[in-house]
Amino acid sequence: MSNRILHKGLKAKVMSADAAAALIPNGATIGMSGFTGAGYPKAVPMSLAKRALDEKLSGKPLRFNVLTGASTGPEQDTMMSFVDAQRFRFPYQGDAVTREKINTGVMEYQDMHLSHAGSLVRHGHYGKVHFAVIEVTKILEDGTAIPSSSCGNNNVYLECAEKIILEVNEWQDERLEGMHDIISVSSVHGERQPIPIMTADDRKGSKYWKFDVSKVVAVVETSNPDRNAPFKAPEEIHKKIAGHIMDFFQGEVKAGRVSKHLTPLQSGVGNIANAVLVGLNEGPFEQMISYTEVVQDGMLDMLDSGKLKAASATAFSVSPEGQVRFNKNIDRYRKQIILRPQEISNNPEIIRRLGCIAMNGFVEADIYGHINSTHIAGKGIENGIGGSGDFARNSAYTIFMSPATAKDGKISAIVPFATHIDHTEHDVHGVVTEYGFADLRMRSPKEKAKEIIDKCAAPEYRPLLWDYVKRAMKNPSAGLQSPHMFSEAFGFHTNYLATGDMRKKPGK
Ligand code: 0RQ
Repeated sequence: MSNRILHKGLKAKVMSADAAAALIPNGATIGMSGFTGAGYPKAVPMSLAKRALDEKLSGKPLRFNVLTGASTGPEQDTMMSFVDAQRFRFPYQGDAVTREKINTGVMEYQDMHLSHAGSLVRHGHYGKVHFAVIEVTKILEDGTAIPSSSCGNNNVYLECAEKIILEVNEWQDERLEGMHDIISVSSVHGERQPIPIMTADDRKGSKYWKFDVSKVVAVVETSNPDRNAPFKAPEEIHKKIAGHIMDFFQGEVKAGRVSKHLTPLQSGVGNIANAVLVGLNEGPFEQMISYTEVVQDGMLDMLDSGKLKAASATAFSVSPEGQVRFNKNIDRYRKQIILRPQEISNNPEIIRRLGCIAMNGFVEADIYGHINSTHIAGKGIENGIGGSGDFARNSAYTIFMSPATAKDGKISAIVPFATHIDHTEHDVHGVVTEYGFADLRMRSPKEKAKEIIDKCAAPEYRPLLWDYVKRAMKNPSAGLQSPHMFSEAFGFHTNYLATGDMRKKPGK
């Protein structure tokens, strides 16, 4: 037995993952740890999936409501979705099998702002949380635990669940101890105190998870890696997007609106976000700090070079090489990186007060600046809103970025009307593609349309977008604030569905 379980009573609760999973009844609501492939439970979900498959083969469905922090990993999302063991999933996912089950109607998915998710659960909006299944690094003698590579909603599930199952993962480095700052906000509406985070690198909470030891019904030992996905080297298109963002901020420094340290950075996940971090690492800005959700390889580079003083997040999202580098330098990173519960890392009040810079990807942006981050052609979900809304609504600078086209140019990311709107024009200060940066500040919707079409749309789509806007502006029923012709507003999408190319009308 591992020496990672120092509490005697909890040591007596060690059992196999199958035995622990057998304690969870059909239909239970389970709060699981996990955020962007880090710190999710790796053994109990696999056992639940095996059990669900056995039951399915004998004609008895076994299905659960699964609440997490954000996306998890193959042992949880892929396996449980594959055997239809997830009836309901919340608040974010990024898994191909789960996406397919959601978009084919097999599974119910509620997409939710990541800062809101925990609070909604606390206040009972999701009913009883029957089980919390939480990965930890180590259980200490006093019955507290060292968190692992993500915090997510773990505090909420540990507090609210009727029963707790802990997975103690030996793969997680014990030297993570001290990297976390756990603050749990009061559950009573109207009685919450201000959260005392004054700067992005403040530490005001506990280093450990605290929970009622008597609720723990099982402890499972594991030794499995996180889902560490490799990053691609930035492509030309990503570098161009990053370059436009660098130019924009150099202009802001020159205009005296922000210092060369910028304001706390939030950066989404993915290759564009990583390219922006590479750009920031090579650019003229100094002594930056981040207040964000995930620490990715680009942030480790910036911490290594000294461009970034500190990074506050709720999880890691590093490549396998990034993980090796992290473990090698963990004693230094422990002073520079702070992992917080997502209610704190994504807290709107703190984001607003710190004046963050939010940089996130989009699926489509419309000519008036509304952003679709989640839905392909307004129907199937890609991943989810994640923390993009928490940061977009509240940051000092809110920028959305994407290549101008998808699917070999057959889809324009700039469309007349977004088919699903996650962020309204009021939240969006800048839209950027490889063609340029549309600065939407101090512009009416009609002025935004000119900026977005001329700066961001792919050249072959600009005449089509202008044709739509000009005709809408002359159309007496279209209105002159945000002119739209309902019969044509989704013309790009209907073209794509009919011909496989947004530029081609059916029959032409
Ligand atoms: O499809 O995989 O089949 O090739 O969508 O697109 O270009 O690889 O971009 O990985 O950066 O993801 C918005 C989804 C961008 C992401 C989104 C197709 C495209 C490809 C992926 P393929 P790319 P990225 C922090 C903040 C919401 C959450 C968020 C996201 C696939 O950034 O999930 O911001 N954001 N969280 O071909 C049809 C279009 C398309 C399209 C792209 N207009 N129509 N298909 N694709 N645009 C993280 C957390 O909160 C945890």
